Amino acid sequence: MTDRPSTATRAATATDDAGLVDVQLPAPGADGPVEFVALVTLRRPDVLNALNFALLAELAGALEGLDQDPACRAVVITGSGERAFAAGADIKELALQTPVTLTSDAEFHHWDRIRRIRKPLIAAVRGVALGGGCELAMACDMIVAADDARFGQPEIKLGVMPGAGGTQRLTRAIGKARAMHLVLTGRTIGARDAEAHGLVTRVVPPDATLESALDLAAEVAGQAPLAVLAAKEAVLQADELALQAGLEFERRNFYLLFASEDQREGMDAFAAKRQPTWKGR
Ligand code: CO8
Repeated sequence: MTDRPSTATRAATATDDAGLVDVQLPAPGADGPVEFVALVTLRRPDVLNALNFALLAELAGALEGLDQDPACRAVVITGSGERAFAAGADIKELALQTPVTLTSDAEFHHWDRIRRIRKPLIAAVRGVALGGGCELAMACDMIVAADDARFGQPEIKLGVMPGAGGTQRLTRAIGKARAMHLVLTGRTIGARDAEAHGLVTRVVPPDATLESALDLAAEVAGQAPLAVLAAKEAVLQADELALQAGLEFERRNFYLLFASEDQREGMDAFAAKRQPTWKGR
């Protein structure tokens, strides 16, 4: 059992009905609310959840709010409907942009806000995750995909190229040869190939996608909260640092956790053959 903080005592699911992004905390699972897990749903089903700037701003704000909320320990992001996680940036909006508007309006900084979220993010992908949609899934820490999901960076077919991490994260995830193939041809890959190549954590039948992502999030949310934050931070540094610097970063986070009550609790509980009760401090 976990120790539920007082701020988490909201009885019902909190849903913002007005916006382009739904936030539900706790997430509604098949067997009731999923403790400490938030569900964030992209809500533009008529355009396959295409990511316009307003949606991205709302999404970044929602994730920042959850990052600060002790009642949330893991987040699942999904798309509304069954056809798409997100079919990319909103092409109609993107078509109007110039280098000047893109620079002066700074709409892409929402991607940096999403990158700075410290809590674990899990993408639940049904249907397509293309262009900015694939980039958003890859900005998450794990991807649970329906077996009919498709991933790709088709920007080349629009006369442009990925602009929100596609060339970098896809290359790191599946390697240069495969990433180059997808980015230069605009082809897509299916969930099974994406799993085999290391892009996807788990592939499940379409109807089980959200529940499986919520289960995975609940499993993560059931771990010691500070250790989860420190471990996520360290794993992400593997993309940033040379090995020696990464090992030193890891060791510092490891040492720091020995200042937490949860470290003592975890090891005491092991010795006493009981379940630990995490306090997140
Ligand atoms: N933007 C705007 N509208 C879209 C998008 C999109 N990316 N994708 C689909 N839609 C709309 C369609 O226009 C259509 O609307 P309407 O009914 O009004 O005509 C509706 O969604 C349904 O789409 P389709 O009729 O095309 O559905 P199909 O099942 O025939 O095809 C596809 C599905 C294959 C997914 C097809 O819709 C498609 O190819 N979509 C575009 C995919 C794409 O090229 N994505 C990359 C966009 S560029 C990009 O992401 C750059 C990222 C840069 C950083 C991010 C910044 C935010």
